[in-house]
Amino acid sequence: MKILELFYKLIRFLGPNGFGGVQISPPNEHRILYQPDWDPNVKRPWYESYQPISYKLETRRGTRGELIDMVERCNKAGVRIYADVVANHMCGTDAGIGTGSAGSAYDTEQYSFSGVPFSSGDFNVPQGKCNSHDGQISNYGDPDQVRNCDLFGLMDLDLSKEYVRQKVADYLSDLTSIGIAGFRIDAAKHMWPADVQAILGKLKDLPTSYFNPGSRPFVYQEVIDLGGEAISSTEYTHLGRVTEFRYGRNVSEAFRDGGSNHISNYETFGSGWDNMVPEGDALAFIDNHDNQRGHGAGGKVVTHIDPQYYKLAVTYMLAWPYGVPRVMSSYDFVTHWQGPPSDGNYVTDDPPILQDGSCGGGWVCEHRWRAIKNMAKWRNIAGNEPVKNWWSNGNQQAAFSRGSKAFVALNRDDNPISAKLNTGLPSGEYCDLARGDFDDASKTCSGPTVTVDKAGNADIYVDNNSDEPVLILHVGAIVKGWL
Ligand code: QV4
Ligand code: CA
Repeated sequence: MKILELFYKLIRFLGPNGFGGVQISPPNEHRILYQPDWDPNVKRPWYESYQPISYKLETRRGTRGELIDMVERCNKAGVRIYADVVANHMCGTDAGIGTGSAGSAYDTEQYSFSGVPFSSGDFNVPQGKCNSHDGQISNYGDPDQVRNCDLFGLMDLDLSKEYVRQKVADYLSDLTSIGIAGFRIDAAKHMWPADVQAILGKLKDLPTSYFNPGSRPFVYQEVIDLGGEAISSTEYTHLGRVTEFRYGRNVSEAFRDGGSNHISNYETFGSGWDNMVPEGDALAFIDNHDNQRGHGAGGKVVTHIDPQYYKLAVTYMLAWPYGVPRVMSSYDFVTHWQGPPSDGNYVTDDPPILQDGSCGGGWVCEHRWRAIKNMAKWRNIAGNEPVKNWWSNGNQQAAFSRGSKAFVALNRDDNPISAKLNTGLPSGEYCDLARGDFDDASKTCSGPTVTVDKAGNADIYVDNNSDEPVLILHVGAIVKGWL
């Protein structure tokens, strides 16, 4: 199937370019949300994947066998797979009677999901455990309601029940048994931390066929905490990382159109800023599949729609030491519910890779944009080196190094950066990885180079009108060393 082609291309690209893993869409059986009266290319919205029908591994993206094959090949290439796990709920109460993407029958009126199986005693609303008048969450000031009522009418599971916990744990164990390295816990804010803990506690170490002995699944929990609600992300940090939504908002404030903050103020950015969680607890990202299209906490983040600003934001994220960074990779869309590029049967297409390495066929593939791609390796090379040589013009221009390993300059101003700056780097002629790629075998650069003198200084020029408003150097891309 086509999706295999996609992942074959991904591993040839991701591993060599320094990407550590991929978060995949929910891999379990989902509702088929066919809307016959909708526009032809949105008849099957993307978000049907967030309406579980069972934990069988068969979706619009492929079969169990295809998933296993992909995970195995990615693991061999050193690229880990993290699954998006929807365990808070099953499908919407509006689904009625039908069958899911793996053919399992359900009946929402009877609270029946035959593929698991779940029945009415496994859900919060029919047991009277939800305190709102209509079974829905409306008051985010009430933690009981947020955890025990239906999010968008999605049938809320009673995860305090041992039977339900075990079904979810069996699903997660199935995922790790096929080589999946960890989980994004969807809607974690809507689950009691004790329930998440009980489920994770049932999991064995990752299998030694793919991982070092004693390895645990990497867990990050989707908790949208932008302040002003009863539940805070720190209620979950003892269980794994949390998605730090303040991070993307703050970085976007510096770079998006009409940005309200200046990058020159970001010298101290990180833990403690705007009550962000400590850096060791954070999953950092600029935008995600929700807020890039106005869902969950949307509207204020920079996305691929503004490539110049987006390259600035992602370059800054990958250069700055905070959290585990996640890079978004998208398909283009007109309406917010539009599903991915797909064939006549709504099976997701593989992205055609064009001559220049970018994606066609409606895929954006931000991770293949040169600056973003080259920043992945930059971050690995920077390692744990501290931020040094911070420079800014007091406005929308900044530059810094990570020790003596890597250097970056960012320009969101109305004029070019044109200055002699201390890069902190050893002397040599460096490939500017925003404008060219480095070939390790021949030590050549396909674009312009930057010369660093014996004192570590270089003439740095970054055009404000360019498509590449950044400059990217690191010690792994030196054309000529020790000048
Ligand atoms: C409809 C009606 C409701 C009615 C209900 C049941 O609108 O009034 O009560 O039917 O009769 C879709 C539709 C929604 C529909 C619902 C059930 O948009 O209109 O309700 O399905 O059929 C994604 C989408 C949602 C989508 C959901 C399920 O964003 O629009 O709902 O998938 O398909 C909060 C949360 C946070 C959440 C964020 C979006 O705290 O956890 O909102 N983010 C995650 C995922 C997100 C996903 C979910 C959670 C749910 O990242 O992608 O929602 O799994 O901030
Ligand atoms: Ca819940």
